[in-house]
Amino acid sequence: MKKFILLLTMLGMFHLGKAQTDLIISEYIEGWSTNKALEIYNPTNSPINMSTYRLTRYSNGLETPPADITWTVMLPNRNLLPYQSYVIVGDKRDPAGTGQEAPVWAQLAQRADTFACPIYTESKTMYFNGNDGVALEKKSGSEWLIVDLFGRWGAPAPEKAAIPGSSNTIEAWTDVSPYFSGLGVAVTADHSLIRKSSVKNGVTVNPALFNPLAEYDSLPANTFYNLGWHKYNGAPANSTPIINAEKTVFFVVPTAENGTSLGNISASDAEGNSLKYFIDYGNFVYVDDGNPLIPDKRYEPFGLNKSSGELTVVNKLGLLPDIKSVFYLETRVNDGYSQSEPLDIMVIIASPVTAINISSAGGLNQITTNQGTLQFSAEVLPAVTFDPALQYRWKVSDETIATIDPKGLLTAMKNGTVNVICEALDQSGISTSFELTITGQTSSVTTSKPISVVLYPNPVDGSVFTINSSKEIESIVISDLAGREIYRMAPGKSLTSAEVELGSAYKGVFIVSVKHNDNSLAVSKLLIR
Ligand SMILES: [Ca+2]
Ligand SMILES: [Ca+2]
Ligand SMILES: [Ca+2]
Ligand SMILES: [Ca+2]
Repeated sequence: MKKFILLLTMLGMFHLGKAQTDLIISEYIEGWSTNKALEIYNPTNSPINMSTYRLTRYSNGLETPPADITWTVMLPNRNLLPYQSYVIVGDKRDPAGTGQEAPVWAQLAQRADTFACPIYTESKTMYFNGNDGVALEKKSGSEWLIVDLFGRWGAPAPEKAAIPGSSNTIEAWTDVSPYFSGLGVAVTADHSLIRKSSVKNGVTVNPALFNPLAEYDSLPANTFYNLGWHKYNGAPANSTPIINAEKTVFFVVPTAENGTSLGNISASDAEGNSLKYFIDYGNFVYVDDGNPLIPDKRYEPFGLNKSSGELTVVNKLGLLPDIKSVFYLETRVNDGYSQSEPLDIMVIIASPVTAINISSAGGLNQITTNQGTLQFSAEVLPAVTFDPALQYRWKVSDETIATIDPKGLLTAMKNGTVNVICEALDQSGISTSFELTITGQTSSVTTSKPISVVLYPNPVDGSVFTINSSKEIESIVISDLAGREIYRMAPGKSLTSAEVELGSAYKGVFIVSVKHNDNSLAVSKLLIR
């Protein structure tokens, strides 16, 4: 008996250890409108030429092999490198197209390695809508072998099932066995299906039942950020791209033309993998044309160059001043391999700053109190309808004499004269200076002693990190690069160390300002990824 179990175990191990020999389907995108895409992934350690492969659709899960040629599309004569992916997007690109010819969304189009099946009667492959089987097939002699299969073929076809969050129904495979009978909710139609990272080999045999969630994660419709890379457990260790650009706020004038450059996001990769830059969402606006019968027109004003990371205006209609002044965009850098790094950026539409006027609380131009503070404020011209503090940053000419926080609160450190500078963040080059005299500082021993504040870990994966200081902490303030405060804490007792937990929504570079009981201030940068 023991021997028998052992034998079964060994057989099991043998099966699990089966080498990855072929390409797999790593993503199935069935979004709104014509948003359709497939991603192919190479889980092997050798390049694979794709010229002997094709994609076949088994309509409504009913058609059976051999497939009619009009339901197939060939993959290109191109090597797919180990652990890299290849993205095929349905070829709908006419901006004036409507209905079945409506263009795919810009944020999907930018992720395409190729577009396929522009004409329905010639190839119907990329017209799947969530109840169709899609096969990756490979030519062997005169035959086509199934290398991987999403869904299944042969009756019964999937029935109508509920769509999560909607009162409509849709024909699709669902999350409840037997997955096609309309029980449960649809998980293949109007969803993005991402192959689980544990899957090593394709499905080569038509399954009796197709449980989509066995090998795929089902994400909401129009989730595109997994396209262009694939997380696979069998891939060699690899590090996430590092975003170098600390600039996360970009400015553009309302009169900008299509093609106007706003600046670059830059990143690097430890393995030297080539990087791709994408805007994920938020880069569109809806414009009401006044006709309640016609849906608001959707504009995507900004584009990100896939190879260079340059942010440009691609549709100036989205810059109309009555639409919005501040855009929050999520961008992402992929190494095409198995990692992806998100970055939230802000684009501000504003006329160039013409002047900044600085004033101090009470009109004071001196501090005479030991370790005294003075609040500064700025008036920016021309006036804007959004928070004007997004347009400037504070600094001082000598940080040994005084420090200033992102909100303009200055703290005296030692006697002397210091310039308080407020500078515009846009391309105007405007900067204004205010001279402040500091006297009465006695704690020269304290101020000359370097403050040591360590954030650990930094960069931080997740949202929890620790602040260790060489002095007792009075308060901790965390701001984003636009100066917006996202966190404030005063321990209320004598601590030199504090654990901070931010919400998981915060990603990117943040400024951590630690104020101590002796009024000294230490400012550090924190990267949350
Ligand atoms: Ca269908
Ligand atoms: Ca759909
Ligand atoms: Ca993917
Ligand atoms: Ca990498």
